[in-house]
Amino acid sequence: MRRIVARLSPLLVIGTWLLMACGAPTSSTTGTGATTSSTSSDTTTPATMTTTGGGATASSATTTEGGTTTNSATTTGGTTALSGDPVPLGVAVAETSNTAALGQEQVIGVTIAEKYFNDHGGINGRPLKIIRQDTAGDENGAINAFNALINQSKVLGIVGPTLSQQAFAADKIADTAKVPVVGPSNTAKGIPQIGPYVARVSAPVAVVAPNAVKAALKQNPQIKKVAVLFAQNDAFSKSETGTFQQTITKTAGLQLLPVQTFQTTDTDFTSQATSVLNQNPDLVIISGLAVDGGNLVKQLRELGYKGLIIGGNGFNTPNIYPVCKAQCDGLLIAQAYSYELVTPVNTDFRKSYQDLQKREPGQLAAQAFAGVQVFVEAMREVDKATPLKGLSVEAARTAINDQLLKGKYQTPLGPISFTPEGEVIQNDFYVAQVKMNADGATGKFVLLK
Ligand code: 1QQ
Repeated sequence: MRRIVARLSPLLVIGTWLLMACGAPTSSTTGTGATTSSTSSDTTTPATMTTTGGGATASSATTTEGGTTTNSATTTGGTTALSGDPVPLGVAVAETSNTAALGQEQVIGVTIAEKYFNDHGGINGRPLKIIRQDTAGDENGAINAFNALINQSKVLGIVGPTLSQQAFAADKIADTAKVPVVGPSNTAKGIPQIGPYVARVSAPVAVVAPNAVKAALKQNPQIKKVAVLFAQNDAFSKSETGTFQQTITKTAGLQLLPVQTFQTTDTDFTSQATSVLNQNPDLVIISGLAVDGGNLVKQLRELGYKGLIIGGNGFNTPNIYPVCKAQCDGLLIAQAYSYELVTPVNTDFRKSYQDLQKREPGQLAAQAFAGVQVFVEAMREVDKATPLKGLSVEAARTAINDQLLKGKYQTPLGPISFTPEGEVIQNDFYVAQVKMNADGATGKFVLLK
């Protein structure tokens, strides 16, 4: 039963944002309605949020991590029995609001990771326990979620938030409290520079986005005029459009048409789509989030645009299908993950995802898995040197942060490591093209060769 609840809840949430995507014109996030949930427990505790407006205090120095339970693992018939107090890791992503179109993939990724690493011995015999806080889609939601995880749940690290826009607000709180944060999907310029406790497993726009332009030119070498649109109220979209515009003009030597803007809360893109069509572009590039971006694609196609469209990282979820439906077909989206990668960890991850979702995993789920993985491996190393249960929460957080930045990890994304500043080092990048099925409701991210 526990498992069924845990597995169904992502679907319920997707239903909620779908209703919002198709109905209400604006995001309904309030930033105050976060709830705590754990993927390994069937109890849902309403969070008592203390919003400190950014002034989180570090937790008491007398708290020790893990208590007094003995820490031993016994192996019977190939499975490891975990014992001792669970090791708490926070996950703060957008489980509600329009941003859940992105965050819900991350919930699936971390849920798979928790089971995978607990099936593989946990933290040297102790179970990993993921404690989730919904950030919804705005900055306040992320700040509240971070404060609750840091001060109430006493997590040893946080995977999150979903958006760079949220990271620029919330990561500072964790950094000040000396709690390591790993961004699972924050791709804007400047994220690792927020502070020494901030790293990311999500390769930046400057590395990923240009690959989509290359792929578009390969499919249509006649491209000359490019229309670019971006969500001006979103930090990632602003950062990504800068990379796209530079790639168009400097790298590819193409003509950049007058740039159009929109808001992530917009639902009517008639004026932008009409001006794009009047400019007669050979390629359209959109930097926005899944619901606004998906609606823009749909309206562009409905008004008659026939050329290639590149969607930025905000389109990187199968949850765009219900938004742009058949009109999602042909979208090009650069990727920092290939479900086709044949490695032991990706084969396991891919199978778990397929079993749960009946489709191939995408980048956001894989990056969320990798975010948990770097914490797990760092925790194991720290625990080997000095058992975590003997360390204060503060000492454990700092030791985990130091170790995390030093490690090398074989993740579903391929091998990754970090610069001393916390920027991810990753080798391989890809481009996918959306292929919609005849039903106009389901589809696939086909990786281009
Ligand atoms: C960012 C992003 C988002 C589109 C990821 C979900 O890349 O906000 O940085």
